[in-house]
Amino acid sequence: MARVFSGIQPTGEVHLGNYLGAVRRWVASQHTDEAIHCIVDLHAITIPKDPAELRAKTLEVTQVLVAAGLDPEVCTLFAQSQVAEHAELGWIMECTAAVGELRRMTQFKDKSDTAGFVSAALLTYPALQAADILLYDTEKVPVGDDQRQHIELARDLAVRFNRRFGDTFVIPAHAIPPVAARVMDLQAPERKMSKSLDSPQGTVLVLDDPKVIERKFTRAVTDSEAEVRYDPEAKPGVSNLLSILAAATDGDPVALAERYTRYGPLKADAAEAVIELLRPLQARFAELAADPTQTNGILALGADKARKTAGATMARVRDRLGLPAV
Ligand code: AQP
Repeated sequence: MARVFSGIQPTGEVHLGNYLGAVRRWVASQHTDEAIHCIVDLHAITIPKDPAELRAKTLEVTQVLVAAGLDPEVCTLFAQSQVAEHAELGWIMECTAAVGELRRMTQFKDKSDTAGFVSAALLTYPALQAADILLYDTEKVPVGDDQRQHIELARDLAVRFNRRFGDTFVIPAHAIPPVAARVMDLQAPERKMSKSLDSPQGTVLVLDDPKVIERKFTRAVTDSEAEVRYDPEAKPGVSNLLSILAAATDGDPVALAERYTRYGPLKADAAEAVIELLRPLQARFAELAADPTQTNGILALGADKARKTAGATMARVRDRLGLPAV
């Protein structure tokens, strides 16, 4: 049984990339691993957010995770800001990280190019992400491919801290799925599907109506050839459709390509597979969304469980650093 930790931001709407790259795997592993999952609201505020919207999104994302199959009695599910040790260890990780290595994070480069206001936290949040992971003696971090660089930073910081102060942290490893590790935008298949990019037609939301999902796939950008081939470099649009179909049907994108000679049927099958995959989640979400009090209760229960492990780690860290016990 491995200790597994992973998080999701309460920004925008949960999309197919989140689901295939991360959430679906969290659900699958909760019965075999010790799973801790977190709505990372402190990460979300690195870019200014409207408070009412943040509050509503935190509830909505929690409901989506539970609707997807995360069982709050089995795993630990909470909001990052409810466990103060995240911010505390985040500071210590900032003291462990070098400015140069934070500047090399590609997500910082991408976001600081487009953000109107570049907060200091936009640079330092990978140190907070390292803290999120290290706080729970995490062994495996199931994430999409976009998080690979951040998990490697978390490992580097853990190793550095252990060398300076003695064995303190478990060194985590990322677990990236073999298929659909990076689901691409249907309208701009050279960039990943993302909550924060303004691409409504290219982003398939897990709560989209089936008709909307069908339309988004029908209009997906492909290329001017007429050959179905899995080749992400040369044919990003078609390869993305094959990856999505493969992930949704537990198939293989290369083998699936051989079944198609035209783009239309591939788009139709990908849409249908996604609609079927999301159907149970959508039905369950409707029930959960009707009862926000229940969702707040789920988060409170998870935060209580999380605090126990987080508190023990922080006591160890304080002792190593020569900080007084609290
Ligand atoms: N396109 C994707 N394909 C596969 N996995 C993905 N993930 C995100 N996008 C894809 C994985 O989903 C988990 C939650 O990530 P997130 O909350 O950071 O989602 P996001 O869509 O990336 O959100 P934002 O607001 O647009 O964030 P930025 O701009 O920071 O990426 C993670 O495991 C992630 O790998």
